[in-house]
Order: sequence, then structure tokens, then C-alpha cells
Amino acid sequence: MSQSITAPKLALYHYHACPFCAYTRQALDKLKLNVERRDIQKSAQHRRDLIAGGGSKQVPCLRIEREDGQVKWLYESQDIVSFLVHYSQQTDLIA
Ligand SMILES: N[C@@H](CCC(=O)N[C@@H](CS)C(=O)NCC(=O)O)C(=O)O
Repeated sequence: MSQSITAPKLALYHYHACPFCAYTRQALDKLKLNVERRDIQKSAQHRRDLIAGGGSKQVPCLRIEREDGQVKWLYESQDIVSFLVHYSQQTDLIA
């Protein structure tokens, strides 16, 4: 698939110099997933939201808003990439 997929219900909390974040950003690029990126070093609000919502300031963290409005905060770069691969496969089936 050559077009990018916009995933409005996903947001990646990250910062530029974090290698684990770079790994997840590379996965987004490779999968052509257009996910909002929230840099916690550039935005104090994003940093506060991450700590308040996810419970830790660790990045990367993927905020996942489900259809029913439930929000899940997914930490750990490996788990995030696995989720994104699965997500993009599902989206491929729908598209
Ligand atoms: N095992 C984690 C490591 C993530 C990690 O160490 N992130 C660092 C930045 S590169 C961090 O957020 N450290 C601050 C903290 O853990 O509170 C992963 O793979 O995502």
C-alpha cells in the first residue's frame, strides 16, 4: 500500500533524542501510519497529560482511544511496534 493511513485515535508521546522513540517513529514511517506525535520536551501540557493519563513520564507511549471512548496508554517500544503492525494489518483489510 503506497498511501498513508491517518489514525485519528492514536497519539505517540515521544521526544526527538530518545532512541526508543526513534524506533517507534521508524515503524510509523515504514507502515505509513499518520499518527499525531506529541513531543513532551516541546510541550509541558503533553508531558502533564502523559503523566496524568499513563502514570509515568517514560516515552515512548502510545495513547489509544478505543471506539467506546476508553483510553489505553501503551508503554514499551516493542509493544507499541507490535500494536502498530497489528493495527495496520487490520486497516489494510478495511481499506
Ligand atoms: N524499555 C523502554 C525504555 C524507554 C526509555 O528508557 N525511555 C527513556 C527515554 S529514551 C525515558 O523515558 N526515561 C525516563 C523515564 O523512564 O521516566 C522502551 O523500550 O520503550
